Amino acid sequence: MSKLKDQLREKIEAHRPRVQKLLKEHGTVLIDKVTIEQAIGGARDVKCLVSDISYLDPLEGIRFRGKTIPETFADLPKLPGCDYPLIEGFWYFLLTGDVPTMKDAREVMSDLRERSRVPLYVFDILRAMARDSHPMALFSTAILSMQRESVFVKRYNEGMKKTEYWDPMYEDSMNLLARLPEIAAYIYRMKYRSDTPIPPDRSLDLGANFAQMMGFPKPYDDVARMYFILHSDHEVGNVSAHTVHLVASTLSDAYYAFSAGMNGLAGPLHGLANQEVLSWIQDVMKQMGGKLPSKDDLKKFLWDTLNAGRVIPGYGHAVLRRTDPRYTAQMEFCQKHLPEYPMFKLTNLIYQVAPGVLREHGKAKNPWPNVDAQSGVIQWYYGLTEYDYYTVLFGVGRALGTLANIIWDRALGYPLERPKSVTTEMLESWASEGGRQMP
Ligand code: NMX
Ligand code: MLT
Repeated sequence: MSKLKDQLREKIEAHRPRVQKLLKEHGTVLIDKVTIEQAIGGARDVKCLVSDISYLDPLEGIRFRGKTIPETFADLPKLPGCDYPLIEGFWYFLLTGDVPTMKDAREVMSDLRERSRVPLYVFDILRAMARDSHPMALFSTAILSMQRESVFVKRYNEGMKKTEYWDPMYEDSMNLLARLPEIAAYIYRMKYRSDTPIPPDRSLDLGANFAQMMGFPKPYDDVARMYFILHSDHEVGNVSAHTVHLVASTLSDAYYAFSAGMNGLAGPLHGLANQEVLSWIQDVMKQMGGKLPSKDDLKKFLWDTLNAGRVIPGYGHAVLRRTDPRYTAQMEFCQKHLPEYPMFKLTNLIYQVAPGVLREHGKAKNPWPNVDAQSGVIQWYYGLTEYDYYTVLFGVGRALGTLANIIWDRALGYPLERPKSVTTEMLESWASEGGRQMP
């Protein structure tokens, strides 16, 4: 048994009585109400999910296990010469809430390494798909194809106690996590680099191994670590995390659940926005003949986009009401590594102009940038210019948070998710009565 699994077991056993007590002694305590606007409007801000992996404050932004982004980057173990923590240590932290030592992180590294061989049929499936398939369709299919490997399904069919469910969920999640970087890199090299996959170097950590399989030299290893950590989790209500949680609540395994979450991530209002941002920036640059636009020109581009009925990609958020600290973290990276890069300068200019335009437009509740407004610039700078691939990177990162969540879901015995729907007629009748009469 690994130290991570031991620690996790201890944490789970300590946590279970807290949930039992809440349910038994305080189950009827009211924590929220639901309005017609929320029922029709995508359940914004309805508090009906529980996760301890991360929490999103509308003003402060994300905290992973109670730590802000700068604290997470500062406190977790890093390899010598690297600015960003090991993904393996971050995974330990997300799962247990404890900051691992370098030794703990290295132990996770060797555990993942042993699980990292991608079954050959996955490559056959990827190769059989149309080469112009979107990389997210390739990614999601590759994940789903490995469902036959599920340890959870095997143990479930053999019969196991509910309290044991988390154990095979952990095994499936570790196996999946170990294989995602190679699958993602394979898709990239097959589709965009003349079908020249680069074999993994299993002596490296996840970030460095991903960089070398993609074919990008240092400091791309640190870019990968930063990117995967920043995109890992955003509490559990966002579409990808919620989908993974929802699907897994049927006791379907990590492969089914994570693949489903990736299909949600592939929408332009969610993870695909990072691709849209780059495509929009490229349009602006093309129209300006490669020059930086003036603020007035940029304003016009922004209005043209809005007047065409499109959204400004990378701006706005369902929960956040300030600049996303994930945007700020990436901006700080750019200030350090690529301060004079024209595309970074343009991104900064958009940051100066777009919030005012969105305010004037008067629709978006949050006129500030989200994570996607900055991430593609960094990828482009390091040579990853095929922007329809960017959401796959988001997906590899999102595995960390979503898989940690479903392991804990099974550990705490969270049941099948099944909210209640009502009819429009019911809403009309409750509206005419000035609100629903509660029994
Ligand atoms: N540009 C133009 N209009 C916007 C924007 C934007 N960036 N953001 C919100 N609006 C509109 C929105 O379409 C809606 O219009 P309508 O009333 O006509 O339906 C109105 O403002 C109210 O929306 P909000 O309540 O502010 O936002 P909501 O919670 O519904 O949606 C997003 C949140 C993130 C989907 C939305 O802000 C958006 O479409 N942003 C652009 C796409 C994007 O960057 N998505 C990535 C989010 C982060 N991620 O990685 O997942
Ligand atoms: C995310 O990281 O999932 C996005 O910011 C969307 C969200 O939190 O709703």
